[in-house]
Amino acid sequence: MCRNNVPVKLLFLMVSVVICVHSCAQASEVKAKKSWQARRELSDAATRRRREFIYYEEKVPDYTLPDPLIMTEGAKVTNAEMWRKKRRPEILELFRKYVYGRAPVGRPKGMTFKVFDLDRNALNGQATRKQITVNFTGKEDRPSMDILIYLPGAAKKPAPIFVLLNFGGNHTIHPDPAIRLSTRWMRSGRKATEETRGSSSASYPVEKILARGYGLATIYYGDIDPDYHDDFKNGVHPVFDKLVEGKRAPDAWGSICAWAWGLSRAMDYFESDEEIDESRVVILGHSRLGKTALWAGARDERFAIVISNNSGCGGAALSRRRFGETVKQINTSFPHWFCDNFKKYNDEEDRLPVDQHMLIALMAPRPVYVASADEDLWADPRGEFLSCRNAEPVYDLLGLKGLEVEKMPALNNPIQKGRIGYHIRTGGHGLTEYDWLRYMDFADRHFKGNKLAR
Ligand code: GTR
Repeated sequence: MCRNNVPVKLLFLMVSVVICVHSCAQASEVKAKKSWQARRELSDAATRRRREFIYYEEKVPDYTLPDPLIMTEGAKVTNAEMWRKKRRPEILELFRKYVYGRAPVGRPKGMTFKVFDLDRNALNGQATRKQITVNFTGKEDRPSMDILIYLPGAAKKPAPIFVLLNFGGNHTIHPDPAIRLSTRWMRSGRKATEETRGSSSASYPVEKILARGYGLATIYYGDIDPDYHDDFKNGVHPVFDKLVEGKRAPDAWGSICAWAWGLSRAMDYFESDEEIDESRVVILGHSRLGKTALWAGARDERFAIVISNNSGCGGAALSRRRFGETVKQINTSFPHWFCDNFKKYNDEEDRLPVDQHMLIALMAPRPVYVASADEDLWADPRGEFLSCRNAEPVYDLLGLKGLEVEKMPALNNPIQKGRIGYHIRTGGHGLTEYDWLRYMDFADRHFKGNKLAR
């Protein structure tokens, strides 16, 4: 006990000073973490390169988004059952019909899996490596894809995995000499060579993923459908297409839908592999393959978490904003990505029966994560954020936490409060280690007790 109260007062004063200094510091930190805005000099530079596109927020036209919770005929969606049974299928069908197209088959009857490589001592004992050929029809001369899988070596129980398509062949994701070198079509126009082994490894931090207890599965997207317009003569299209009077239907699947369909076939394999936990498969994709991951996650609810990395137009970004890449531009540069009906919305975004926030909403109740990059104005970071914001009412209706923030966060300030995650990081268009670490944090958060926390 203090006999005189001078030291008590002094102590009180000191504590008050400390609290004050602390909260002032916090306040200035909050101030320093300003909500993201496109940097003027980047907008100026982008405009100089491509004058016809919008790179300034003030030039974004006024628009009204379709309400994910109002049926096309006008009825309000008032409960979870109505969402599940009526509105979700309706939105999915609108995306099939007007945006990505319709896959003519699900799991083909004759499909086979052949494990052609199994090494339990891969990457210096850190991993089990498997390579599997998925032959879509079971006929030798028909298209097939190779899945490369690394599982954490120490895993005693089925491992959760991340699955993503890659741009350059499985052999580009890691220098491991045992990965089969792709002999297929390459974007470069040349056949793959030994020199390209591991050339994209910066985007696939395999060892770090394994160390966090996750496996990684990847497939070369060109195995499923080479990424150029040849009127759908190669890849899986001609094998499964159902022509009407010799013609493809206006809602026949484009390449994005074919790639997404291939990911579902990979999921069929995961279900058959006892070392993989098929209830904890996270699907991820970058750029055009981010658009693909979103469509794959929407059409196939077996994917537990869906992640879009810099997916932009036709992915997470709102089309109606016309910021950066537009519907017309994407349909012109890549006429094979979407279905033919999507071309009707060139310069007519406001007539689209959907916008991309509704694609995000199709993931509900599952967790979904969208990531943007500061310099990636072509992909419209704010439009990607706003898709998340506008998908939130569906999570609310289901009684789940969504994004839980109103404004775009500051750079490098990931939002992972609820089932919709978002970040915008420093730098340009790309899949980086920073992104991966955030995605693993997000997955950790939602995979509690070995299953998706409900
Ligand atoms: C760009 C395209 C984007 C994005 C990107 C990519 O040329 O305009 O929509 O998908 O390619 O996939 O790398």
